[in-house]
Amino acid sequence: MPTSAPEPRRDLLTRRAFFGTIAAASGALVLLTAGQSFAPFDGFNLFAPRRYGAGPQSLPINRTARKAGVRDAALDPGWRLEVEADGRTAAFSRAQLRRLPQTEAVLPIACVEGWSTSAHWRGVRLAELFAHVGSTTPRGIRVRSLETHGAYRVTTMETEFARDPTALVALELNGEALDLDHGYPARIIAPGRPGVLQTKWLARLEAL
Ligand SMILES: Nc1nc2c(c(=O)[nH]1)N[C@H]1C(S)=C(S)[C@@H](COP(=O)(O)O)O[C@H]1N2
Ligand SMILES: [Mo]
Repeated sequence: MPTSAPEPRRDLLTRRAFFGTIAAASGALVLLTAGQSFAPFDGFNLFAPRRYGAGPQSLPINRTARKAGVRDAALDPGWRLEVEADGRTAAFSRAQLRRLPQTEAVLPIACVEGWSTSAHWRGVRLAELFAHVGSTTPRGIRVRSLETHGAYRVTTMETEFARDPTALVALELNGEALDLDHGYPARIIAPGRPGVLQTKWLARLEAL
């Protein structure tokens, strides 16, 4: 089990609010409305084709691109992944990332909301990417997503993850291009990390 970084209190409060709602009211309509409003229960949302364990590419989604407010930025053909190390910054288009050596890994997403699903990922090793930009292996990485607000916008990855040969900037999931809701154009996937730190919709990586 992951040992670091508990999910923020916001999730706890949301969960209480949700159970409060179903305790206070009975009837499917209320339950469906709650499913629409509270991100942690997307898996139970009967309106959407992403029932528990059966989101696009057979993986649940904790938060969609639309809810995160990143749809336009993620689909922008001008998107670049910025990578900063040793005072230099390089920018990679998705096509350029695909031309770098690709690594495959089978790694789970383990969400504290109570699900864990293993998936087949393919993308560029973090170590490989930083080797293209800087001269030293990063001691850690600051990971920025395209989100302009929210708890998962910026996270930090310690050196052991940064060096792991299966720590990837993932471009593919289960043999297809990443679905928008799973983090297209690129996301982090690394072993031994809570789901909350598997950052989707990458914008920038900074060596620490
Ligand atoms: N940028 C960003 N990354 C994120 C999140 C998010 O809300 N925003 N949610 C995290 C959480 S809590 C989990 S469990 C995983 C879920 O990944 P999935 O939606 O592809 O299954 O993404 C993580 N990465
Ligand atoms: Mo999560």
